[in-house]
Amino acid sequence: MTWETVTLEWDDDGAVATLTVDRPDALNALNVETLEAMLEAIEEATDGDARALVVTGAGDAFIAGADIKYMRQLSVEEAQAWGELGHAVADAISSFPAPTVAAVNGYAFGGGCEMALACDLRVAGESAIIGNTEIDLGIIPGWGATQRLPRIVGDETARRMIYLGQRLDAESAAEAGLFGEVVADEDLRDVATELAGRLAAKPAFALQAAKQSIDQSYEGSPRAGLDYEKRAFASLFGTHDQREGMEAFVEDREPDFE
Ligand code: DAK
Repeated sequence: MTWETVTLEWDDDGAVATLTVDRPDALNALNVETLEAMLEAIEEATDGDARALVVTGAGDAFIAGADIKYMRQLSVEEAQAWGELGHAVADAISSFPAPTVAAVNGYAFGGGCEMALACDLRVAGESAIIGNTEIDLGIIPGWGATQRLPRIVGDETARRMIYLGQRLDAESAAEAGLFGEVVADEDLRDVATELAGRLAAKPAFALQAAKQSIDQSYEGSPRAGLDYEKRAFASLFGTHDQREGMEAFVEDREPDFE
């Protein structure tokens, strides 16, 4: 499928899919059309069995937030539907069956920051600036940051970022734990794709089990999470990759994963 404001590209192996929000004239601000296209693109990446997904923005911005020009006149009921749509996209990224990497180039504000937070890992270009700036528009983050940001950067830092609408440069954000690495802008795409490629080469079922087990730690009680981990761990002993990974270790050779 093709969309006006989103592209989905695949690497040569068909393993890594890259979703690019492509609305550079508005610094990739998210409107209804773009959010709906993102949902379809994520579905296509899932159906295509992507083993890793990179999320990024075209031009000089990652995503400068939800589209303020669209949002400003919404009624409470319309805001409800708008919130649901953004949540559906953030949830689709967060529950993507394979690992996701945000390649944060330039501005990542408000809803843009929240799409990055929904990814498993975040790599930034050195000119990235990120923040949940909603407070200065008289609203709060509504696509997941009140839940996801504190667990990534800790409670105090998250409260400062959200209460003050702080805009952090790449290095400060990395120090806060928001970015796993900061690289030269011109290297960002390659670094993120290379990281996604390394993830794609890992045993897919085991990665999925690890992702879902970690996610469980945010869902319910610690006991339920530990029980989930136990079941996920055991289930991997029915897979080719478990046999192959362990045989390869014993035979002192490289594993050949499915
Ligand atoms: N929305 C709409 N248009 C935007 C935009 C945005 N978020 N950000 C930038 N643009 C547009 C600008 O209006 C401008 O368009 P033209 O005037 O050329 O038509 C174009 O992109 C270039 O922007 P600038 O001329 O402003 O470029 P600068 O380099 O001077 O400044 C900037 C770049 C990113 C610092 C500045 O544009 C800026 O501060 N933008 C706003 C950033 C922001 O506050 N983002 C957070 C938005 S609030 C909800 C759930 C979630 C949300 C809402 C509701 N519910 C549950 C209901 C989420 C809210 C948000 O994301």
